Amino acid sequence: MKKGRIIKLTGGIYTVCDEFGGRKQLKPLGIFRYKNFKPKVGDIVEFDDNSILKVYPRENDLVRPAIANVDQALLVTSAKEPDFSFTLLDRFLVLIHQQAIDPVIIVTKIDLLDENKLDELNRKLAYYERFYPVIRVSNKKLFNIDAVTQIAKGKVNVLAGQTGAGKSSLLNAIDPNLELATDEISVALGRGKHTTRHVELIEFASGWIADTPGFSKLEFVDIDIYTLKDLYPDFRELSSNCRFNGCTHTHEPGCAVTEAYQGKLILPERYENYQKFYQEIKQTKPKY
Ligand SMILES: Nc1nc2c(ncn2[C@@H]2O[C@H](COP(=O)(O)OP(=O)(O)OP(=O)(O)O)[C@@H](O)[C@H]2O)c(=O)[nH]1
Ligand SMILES: [Mg+2]
Ligand SMILES: [Zn+2]
Repeated sequence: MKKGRIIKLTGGIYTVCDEFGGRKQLKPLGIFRYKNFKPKVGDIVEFDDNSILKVYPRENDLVRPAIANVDQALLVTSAKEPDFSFTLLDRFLVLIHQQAIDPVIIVTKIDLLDENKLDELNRKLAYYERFYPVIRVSNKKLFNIDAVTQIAKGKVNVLAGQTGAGKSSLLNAIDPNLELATDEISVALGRGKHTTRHVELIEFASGWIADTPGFSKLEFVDIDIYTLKDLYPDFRELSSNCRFNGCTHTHEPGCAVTEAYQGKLILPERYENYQKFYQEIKQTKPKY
């Protein structure tokens, strides 16, 4: 029996990489389906010549993209085409914090912004830089790609982001030998075309990095209105000064977060998105 990591899943076939770098194509034992359990990319498994026999408990488990056991999420958001969205970025950050994974914010396509627009974006990103690493790149001009390599090396990374944001292009910029497929974004839809179709971990700088299919929508799962606030490191820092324990920072008197927002100490978009997410979660009927 051997131990390894699932690095790819296509058409029900799993590619597993063993401890010596050998690859094998396998199917899971029928028992998994019987138990309604689906192994996924990133899983650490035991296997024999034909089958995956056992899946080790997951350290973390992302639904979108579908991957387990990652050290770090590289959140890829384009500066333009598709337009930069703070709502999407904040949504992402919430979902990544929910799994206790470290996020890195990567802003692609900065070559498409003129100087004024870039200044404006940078001023807002400066807020995030107090809490997260933020790397601005151009995959086209090969600008700042080294910074991504540096932060990703030796870790298990996942690229996550909207379709067309430039995830596969970023990997191609890091290693041109990969020749991953990329495609123009659709003018009609203003977004990508779902060019990447499966999750795949690629060996890289004594670590791994996963290319993943992009999405056009991201939903909250298993987050309630009382835990949402805990997924904001910036709010957590302030909340010891809220009058009430368990303050949700939405309507309570003496809320230090609301005061910080009013005093422009929190990026307005960030707090307003939080209010939106809070209402969205509140209005979602619990699923039983
Ligand atoms: N100008 C510019 N274009 C870029 C940059 N990065 C990616 N693109 C273009 O954006 C388009 C989409 O890039 P992809 O790498 O396919 O995007 P993706 O995130 O992998 O998309 P999915 O696989 O659908 O999730 C392609 O036409 C790329 O050439 C960049 O830094 N600058
Ligand atoms: Mg892609
Ligand atoms: Zn509060």
